[in-house]
Amino acid sequence: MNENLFAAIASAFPADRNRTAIEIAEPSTGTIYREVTWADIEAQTARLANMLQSLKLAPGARVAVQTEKSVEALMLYLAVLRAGYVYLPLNTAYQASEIEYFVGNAEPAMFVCSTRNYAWTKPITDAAGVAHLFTLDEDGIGTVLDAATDQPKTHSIAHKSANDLAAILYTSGTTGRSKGAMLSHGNLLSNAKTLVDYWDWSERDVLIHALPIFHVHGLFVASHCFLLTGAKLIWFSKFDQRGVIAQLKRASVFMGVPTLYVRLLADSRLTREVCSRMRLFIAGSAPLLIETFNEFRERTGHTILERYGMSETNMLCSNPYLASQGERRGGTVGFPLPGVDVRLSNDRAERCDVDEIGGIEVRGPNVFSGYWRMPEKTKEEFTSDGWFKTGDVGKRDERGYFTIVGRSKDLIISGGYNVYPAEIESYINDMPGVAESAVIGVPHPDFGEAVVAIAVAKTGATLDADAMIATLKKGIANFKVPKRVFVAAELPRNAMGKVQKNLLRDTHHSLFARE
Ligand code: MCA
Ligand code: AMP
Repeated sequence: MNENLFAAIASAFPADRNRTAIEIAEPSTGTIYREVTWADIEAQTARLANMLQSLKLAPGARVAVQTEKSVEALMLYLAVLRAGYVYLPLNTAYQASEIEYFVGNAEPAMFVCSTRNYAWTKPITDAAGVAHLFTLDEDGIGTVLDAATDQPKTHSIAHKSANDLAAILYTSGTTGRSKGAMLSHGNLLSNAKTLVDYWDWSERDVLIHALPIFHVHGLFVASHCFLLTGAKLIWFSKFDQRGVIAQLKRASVFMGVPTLYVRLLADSRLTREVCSRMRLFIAGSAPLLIETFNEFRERTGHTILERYGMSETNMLCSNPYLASQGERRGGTVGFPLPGVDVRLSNDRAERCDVDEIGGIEVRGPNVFSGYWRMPEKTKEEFTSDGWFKTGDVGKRDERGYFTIVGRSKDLIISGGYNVYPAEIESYINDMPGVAESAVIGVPHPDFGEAVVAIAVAKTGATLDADAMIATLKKGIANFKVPKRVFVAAELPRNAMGKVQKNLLRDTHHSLFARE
C-alpha cells in the first residue's frame, strides 16, 4: 500500500473534479477574484511533480521554499509530496544570514525563492552547491511553474512508507541554532485524520485560510483538513480582518492564532449576524487570553475551540467539538487527541497528580522521529521511555482538561511566531559597544507577547537604542526584532550570577499596556 500522504489526499478528491476547491479573495475587501477547481489541483500538482522528477533529484532530496503565500506555493508543497521528496518551508521574513544557515544545515537539492530575493539568495545557494534555484511570486508566476508548463498533467504518485520523511520544519533552539524537526508521511497523515474526525469535517465545510503556509498551523492543520474532506477554501494571501469579516458569512470554519482573534474583535463589523453560518472557530499556536475567549463568545455567540500543538508533534490536545464530549473551556487546551498520549512529569520524573504542575510529554503516531542531523539533541529531548519532552509546563484538572501554565524553555511567542531570546541576545552581544544583553517577552495587546531587549554598554561606550533596532532590522527576520531596546547600567543577577529575567519582566510588564 502506498502510504504517501498525497495518496490519501488524492483519494479524497471529490468525484466531481470541476467543483471549486479554492476561492481566492482580495485581502482587504474579501472580493473573490479567482477560482481553482479540484481538476486544477490534480493537473498542477502532476505537472510540478513530473518536473521535479525530471530533475533526477536523489531519493530523500530536500526542496526548500521561501516564497510569499500563493495557491501555487501550496501546489508546490503537494507536488513535492507527490514526487516523494522532502518539503522544507521557510518563513518569508528570514533574511540572508538566517537562510544561509538553513541551506547549510539541510543541504537542499532545490530552492525556490521570490524574484525580489533572488539576488541575495543565489550566492548563498551557489556557495552551498544547491543544484536548482527557481522563483515563485505571490501572483503565482515564477520559473518553477514555467519549467512545469509542458509536463504531462497525469502522474503516478511516488511510493512511500509511513516512516518516510515528508517535511522538515525548522524550530529555534533554546541554545544554539535552529533544529529541523523531521516529520514523516505517517506523522502528518495520522494527525490530519484525527483532526478531520475530532472536529467533524465534511465536504460541506468552507474554511477561511488566512495563515502563512510555512508553519504547521497554516500548512498542515488548515490545508490537510480541507484536502482530506474535499471541502472548500476561501484563500487569503495575508490576514486582514476586513476581508475575513466580509467572507465570514459564507464560511463554516476559521483557524487563527490569538492575534487574529484580537484583530477581529477590534472591528465592529464582527457581529453575530456575520458569523451565523459558522460552525467552528479554532485558535492555537499561542495562549488565547480568557478575555479574548469571553469577548468573542459575547460578541458572536461562538465558543472558540482552543487546541495545542508543536512543530515536532503536530496537534496534541484539543477542546472538544461535540457538546457530548464536554464543554470548551477557556484558558485550557482540552484533552489529548484520540490516539495521542500526553502525560505530565514532575522534576523527579514521576507522574503528576491532578492539578499538580509538571512538564508536558507526548507519545504517539504524530510525534516526529528526531532533529535533522542532530542525534544528540534528539536524544536529549526524549525521555528514556520514549516520550517527547515538549518544554511546555502544564497541569490537568479532575475532568481531564489540560492547561498550559508556562514554559521551561526560554521562548517568546509573538503573534504566533516563536522567538528564542538566546538567538537575539547573541546578535545584540555581537554589536559594537555591547557588553551583554537580556531579551525578554512582555505582554502586548496585539501580539500577545512582544520582544524587548535590555543592553549593557562596554566601559567607555555609548549605545543608541534606536540605531540598534535599525541594525537588527537589516539582519534578522522582522518579527524577531525587539520592539524596544533599553540601555541599562547592569543586568540584575542572583547569587549564582544568573540574569534574573523575571525581575526584568516585572519592570517592563506594563510597557505596552492598553491606554
Ligand atoms: C508582524 N510583525 C510582528 C509579527 N508579525 N511583530 C511581532 N510578532 C509578529 N508575529 C511586525 C513586523 O515586523 C512589522 O514591523 C509589522 O508588524 C507589520 O508587518 P506585517 O507583516 O504587515 O504584519 P501583519 O501582516 O500584520 O502580521 C501579523 C500577523 C502575522 C498576521 C499576526 O504575524 C501572522 O500571520 N502570524 C501567524 C503566525 C503563525 O501562523 N503561527 C503558527 C506557527 P516593522 O514595520 O517594524 O518591521 S505553528 C505553531 O506554532 C504550532 C505548531 C501550533 O500549535 O500551531
Ligand atoms: P512551534 O515550535 O512553532 O511549533 O511552537 C510550539 C509551541 O507553541 C508550543 O510548544 C507551545 O509553547 C505553543 N503553543 C501552541 N499552541 C498553544 C496554545 N493553545 N496555548 C499555549 N501555547 C501554545
